[in-house]
Order: sequence, then structure tokens, then C-alpha cells
Amino acid sequence: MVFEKLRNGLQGAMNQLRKAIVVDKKTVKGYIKEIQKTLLSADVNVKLVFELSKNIEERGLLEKPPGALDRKENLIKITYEDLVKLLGTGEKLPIKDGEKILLVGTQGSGKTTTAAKVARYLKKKGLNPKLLCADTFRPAAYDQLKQLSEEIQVPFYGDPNEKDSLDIIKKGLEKFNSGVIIIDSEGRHSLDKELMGDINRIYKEIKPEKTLLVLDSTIGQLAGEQAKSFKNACNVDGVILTKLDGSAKGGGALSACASTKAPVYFIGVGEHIDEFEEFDPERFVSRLIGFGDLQGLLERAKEVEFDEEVAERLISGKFTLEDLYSQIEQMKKLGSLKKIMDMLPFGAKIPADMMDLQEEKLKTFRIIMDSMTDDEMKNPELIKRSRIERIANGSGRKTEDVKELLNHYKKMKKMMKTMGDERKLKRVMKRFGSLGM
Ligand SMILES: Nc1nc2c(ncn2[C@@H]2O[C@H](COP(=O)(O)OP(=O)(O)O)[C@@H](O)[C@H]2O)c(=O)[nH]1
Ligand SMILES: [Mg+2]
Repeated sequence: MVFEKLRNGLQGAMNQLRKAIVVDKKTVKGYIKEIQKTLLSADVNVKLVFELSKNIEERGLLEKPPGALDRKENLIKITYEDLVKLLGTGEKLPIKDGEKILLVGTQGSGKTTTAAKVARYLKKKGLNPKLLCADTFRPAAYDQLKQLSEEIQVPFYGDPNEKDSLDIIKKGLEKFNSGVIIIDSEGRHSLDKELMGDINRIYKEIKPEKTLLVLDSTIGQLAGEQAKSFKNACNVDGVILTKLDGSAKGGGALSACASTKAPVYFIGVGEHIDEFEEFDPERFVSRLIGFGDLQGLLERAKEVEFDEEVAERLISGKFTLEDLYSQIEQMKKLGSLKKIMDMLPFGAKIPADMMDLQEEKLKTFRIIMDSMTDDEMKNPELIKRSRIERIANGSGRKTEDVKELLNHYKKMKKMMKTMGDERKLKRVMKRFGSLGM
């Protein structure tokens, strides 16, 4: 599995944090230590790790957790945000038919494999990719790319007898005059002057719309320096990092590229042609942390603030019709009944008919409530037959509507009682803000 060690380390630290009873300075420091250890073992630069941990500590201790999050959850959210930042801006590289993509990099970095991967990726996106072999340096290069192009059924051009790579490219471009043309160039053993010179020569002549540097991530943090020097020497737009699957230094390569402002647009995560993806720091980090957990947490960070006062009234069974109304409103905002049901503790059930209330009905309830006295709002038990008639007349609604509103109130109150355990109720309420379910 890709990044198993990094994932286990991060998740381990977070699970330990979740189990902590209090969130004090010591807990936070212990948590951060685990995160540091994990990042350092993934080869992330010491200075970056230090900055990140300082920020997590400061925010974690000072920040008021947003929405329905508690302090622990907020620490996880902060960690997520900082890790995403560490890995770059998440900028995408738009590619269109009619463009030429030149792949450059040292021999063995994964250029030829990546050329085919890019072609496959673009084909899946509905574009029309074509592969051009311009590697005259390595004898087997032609056969390798030809075979890959057959495998993914993409047009191919190359000439094993031609020695000048620029000539091949020119002929290839003439032959393919449409689609996205992916050019696999030759590599040398290192990013030496000769290679840079070659690339510049090709670059000037054919003016590719995109030039991408293919870098082997097993070089770790060095990837950053290499990407930077390449960017300065020739017009490289960004990086494709390969072999992230087998590399213990993947974190180093990714973060170093980001910190030297060399955007990583794609990553190679295996030898197979499909083991390739667009690099998206948010998606990447959320997979490390655990996608499901994180999504829920981020959603709850946006939820309504927990209202202590309403909570107390609900718990003590003294909630008013006003509370009921605001709860129904919020419940509707929160979305599907199923989602809410899934989050409720065992045994608690929201009456289904309450969830199904239509906007029209809520308006009717509002109008009815406007015809009630303060006493009646606070103590709906007071409202018996004669009052029901008065309220119905006053609001111009049917007595059935008034009864329906009172029924919802009774059901909700009953449900509150069955919840019994105050702590349990408070916990759930925290999740739902002032909803009180
Ligand atoms: N595990 C793994 N191997 C890769 C990846 N990309 C390329 N390779 C392997 O790296 C080796 C060199 O790749 P190649 O495309 O020939 O590199 P080139 O010399 O730059 O064209 C081959 O054995 C590839 O299968 C990757 O993302 N993951
Ligand atoms: Mg090659």
C-alpha cells in the first residue's frame, strides 16, 4: 500500500489523541511529538516539520474549536490543514488537445513509463493523446514506448534508425497534427549541462506548451533542489514525481518540491500504467488521515455553534415551542434523515414525520406561534381545547394545524426523556449544535 508507514504513523498519533481524557499542554505536546516522528521518518525536512508542529501547538492550544468540534477534533483539523499546506497549492495543470507536452529528466527516472501513463490518463479524460519517442540515446527506448502505446491503444511515432532527436520530433509533429502530443525525450545519468543543453535546444525549436520534469522520488528532499535548478536552467512548468509507492522518502520529495515552489502536478504510484494520478494535496492528506473520518470532521467544523442554554432547557425538559421551531429548522438544514439517524446514539429516534415537514408547514407553525401568548410558548401544556380554538382563529389557521404543532412538541419532549443519560445527550448535542437530538 502506498504510504503505509506515513499513514499508520499519522493515524496512530490521532487515535492516541482521541483516547486522551484531557487536552492539556502535555497531551498536545505528546501528540505533536508523534506527528513529528512520523514526518521525519518520511524524510520531510526538519525545518518544515518544526514550523508545522509549532503552528499546530499554537493553534491547538489557543484556538476556539470551530462549529461542533471539540479541542481534540480541532487539533486533527489543524494538522490536516497544515499538512495540505506543506504539500503545495493544489494547483491543477490544464491540458488541451493541440498542445505538446515535453517530458524531461534523467535516465531511469521513469520518463518513458510516465509518457504512457500521461497518455492513458488523458485518454480516459476524453482527450486525444499521441506518443512520440525522441530518445535516441537508449537503444531499447523505441520498443519500450511502442509496446506501451499498443497496450493503451494510442498512436505512436518514432524512428529507431534516426540519430537526431530533434529531427524525429519534427517528423512526428508533422505526422500527428492534432491531439495532445507527448514527447518522451532522452535522459542522461544526471541532470548535467549536456542534458540541459539538449532540452533547451528542443525547447527552442518546438516550443512545447508544457515541459514537465520527471523526478524519481527515492532521492527524497533532493528532489526540491533538482526541480529548482531545472526550472532555472530551462522552462520547466512543473514536476511529475515517480515511484512514490516504494519510496520511504516520498514525503521528503513532495514537500521539498512544494517548498521550492516547483508544483507537483502528477505522481506515479506503481509500475503499472494505471498507477498514476493527478496530485491533489487535499485528497492526498485526507487519504492518509482516513477519508471518511476527516470528511465528517470537516463538515462538523462548519456546523452551528452549540448553544448551552438551549441544551440545558432541553435536558431539563423545559424547552419551549420556540426551541422546537428552531430545532426543526436546523434539522432540515442538516439534510437527510438517514444521515442524522446514523449519528444518533443507540435507541434515540427522531420521529420521521418531523423530518418530513415541508416549508409550507413550517410557515404555518410560525404564524400559529405568533398568535400565542408568552406563557403558552413557554408552557405549551397550558394549551387545551379552548386555547387551541382561540389560537387557530387568531392565526387564521385550522385547529388541526395547532394540534399538529403541539403533537410534535410532545413527541420531542418524550424523546428527550427516553434519552435519559445527560452526558450522552450533551455529547450528541455538541455534534448537532443547538439541534438537541
Ligand atoms: N514502482 C514504480 N516504478 C516505476 C514508476 N515509474 C517508473 N517506474 C519504473 O522505473 C524504471 C525506469 O522507468 P523508465 O520509464 O524506463 O525510465 P526512463 O529511463 O526515465 O524512461 C522502470 O522499471 C519502471 O517500471 C513508479 O511510479 N513506481
Ligand atoms: Mg526512457
